Amino acid sequence: MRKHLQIAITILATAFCLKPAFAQPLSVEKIEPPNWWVGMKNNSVQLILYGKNLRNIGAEFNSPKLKVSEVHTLANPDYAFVDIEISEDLSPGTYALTIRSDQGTAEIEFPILSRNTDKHRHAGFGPQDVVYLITPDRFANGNPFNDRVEDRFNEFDPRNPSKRHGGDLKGIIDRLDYLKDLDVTALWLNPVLENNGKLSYHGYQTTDHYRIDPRFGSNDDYRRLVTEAHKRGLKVIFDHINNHIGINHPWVKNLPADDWLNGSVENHLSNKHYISSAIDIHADDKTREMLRTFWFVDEMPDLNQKNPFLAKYLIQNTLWWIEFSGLDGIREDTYPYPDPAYLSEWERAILTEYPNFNIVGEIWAESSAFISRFQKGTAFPKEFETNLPAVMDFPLMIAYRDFIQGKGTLKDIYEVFSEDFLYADTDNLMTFIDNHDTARAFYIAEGKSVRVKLCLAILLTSRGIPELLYGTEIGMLGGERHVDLRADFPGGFVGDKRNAFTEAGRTKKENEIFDYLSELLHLRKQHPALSIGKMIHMVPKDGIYMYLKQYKEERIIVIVNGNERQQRIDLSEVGHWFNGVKSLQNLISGEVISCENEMKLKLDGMSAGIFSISDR
Ligand SMILES: [Ca+2]
Ligand SMILES: [Ca+2]
Repeated sequence: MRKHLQIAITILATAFCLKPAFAQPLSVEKIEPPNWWVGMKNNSVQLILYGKNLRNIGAEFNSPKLKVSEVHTLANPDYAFVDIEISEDLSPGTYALTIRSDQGTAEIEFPILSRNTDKHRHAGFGPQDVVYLITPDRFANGNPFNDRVEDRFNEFDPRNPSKRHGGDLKGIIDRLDYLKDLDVTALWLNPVLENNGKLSYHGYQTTDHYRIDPRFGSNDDYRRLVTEAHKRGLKVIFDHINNHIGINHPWVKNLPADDWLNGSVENHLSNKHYISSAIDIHADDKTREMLRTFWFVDEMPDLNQKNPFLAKYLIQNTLWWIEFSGLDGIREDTYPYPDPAYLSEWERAILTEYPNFNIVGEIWAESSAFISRFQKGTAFPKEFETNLPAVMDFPLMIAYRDFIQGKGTLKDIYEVFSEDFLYADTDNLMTFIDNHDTARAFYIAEGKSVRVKLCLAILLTSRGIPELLYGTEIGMLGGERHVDLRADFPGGFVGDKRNAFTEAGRTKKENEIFDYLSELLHLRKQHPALSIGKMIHMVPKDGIYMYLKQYKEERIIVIVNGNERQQRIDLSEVGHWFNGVKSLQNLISGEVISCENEMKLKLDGMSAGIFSISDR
């Protein structure tokens, strides 16, 4: 009897203790996406609700044209997922979503907006463009008042190369005219979403997928950047990360689902860079799984895109930024590392909604064959279909850098081009000598800037979509480490002693490089043969590399002298390129060279000549 009484008391006590938890009312603190639009092809949207006690809920909008088709609740009652259907004839406006359960009711506003139909939006990018890559924290500080934000990761310290230096979107907006005059045509900004984390000035540790980092500005500032860029004929490329988030993302402390991440904070794979296994037909499945699930660093939890709710979240989030801002293209980080089936679906969703859009994937590998396998339309047998239109040409980057450092010759550059048969679309290769992850071209040149200039000439006149890292136009050196190569642009920051955005503020040497690169960029803009023309090249001989670029009636010969000394170039083997024309016009100097009597011309050592086959 006493024993029974004891048990009854225990049960009562337990019930009493649990009561507050059961009594906790239902609440919704946040909803994502924060809005959607009428008239999107993707009009079935899944809302994620953040709140408390979201068990056994029902959901309903105050319009029959906004239907809730399904409600999903998972084990964690702090989240729920509501599938909605947006009718095409719904009037734009703010609608109320009511969430109900036995524990209460919550009402949330959900704006449905009309779409911006400006024809300049979502234009994509391609070989007609030149991409200018900016690390936003390091380019220009347009608003010193946002340098410090009140959180525990302030980290503003311009004197420390690893900390934040105050660069922001306003700084970039203020330099758009400079960039337009330089004749670059697209801006790729390293990630701009909120990064509340240690040493996260680079932006690769997202902590809020729907918020521009306040140190860079607001969401409206980002949209303004895109609009102002478009006004000047410049496109904007968003640096996007499907693979991972930052350790301080609120999800990490309170996972929406047990399988939201690959592994956990306490127990995850590290250092499994088995990149070749992504497409190796002999690879063990386990190796491939490790490649896709390991964490790059402990501060970057790896996302499990196989979770269908997370997959939908990421796809909608990308569509949201494109629609919200009007941006034109995406550079996808660490492409071989997320789930490939998911990536394919992510690309399909983007390109269905925005057919002119372009996406370039970072597949950092040394082999063209390997990289080509990831491009949409590859002829190689494959287990999965990627829908990735563009890839980055790392093998060409390596050949340029080897040449600059005297470890390679022009023949090595030629050989990369000669393997282009591997690619489904050679126009859709992003080409570059350096980027935000590699020591700058002028740094590795160790004073031999003529070699960099020669490579810049090839970069801007051969095939592909050239990318230039900010500061290349002034021969910026930076340093070996990431934090040093991403140096501040002189003149972009409070207290800078000079302003290298202006001719007067540049040194003599900087102006010389600036003038040279500007000239190349102007030529590329004026002569479509240089950008989108078909390329025909000759096997390099005696350190001379020649290629023809042809578009419609325009024919341009690029001749590159990779010798230290001036050479007399024999053009007899390419006489058929002249089509009976007896002269060449040097497009840089304007000089007309007669080939009437002999098919020869002189070219300075370590230089490139760009000649129009003219009738004059
Ligand atoms: Ca600032
Ligand atoms: Ca991964």
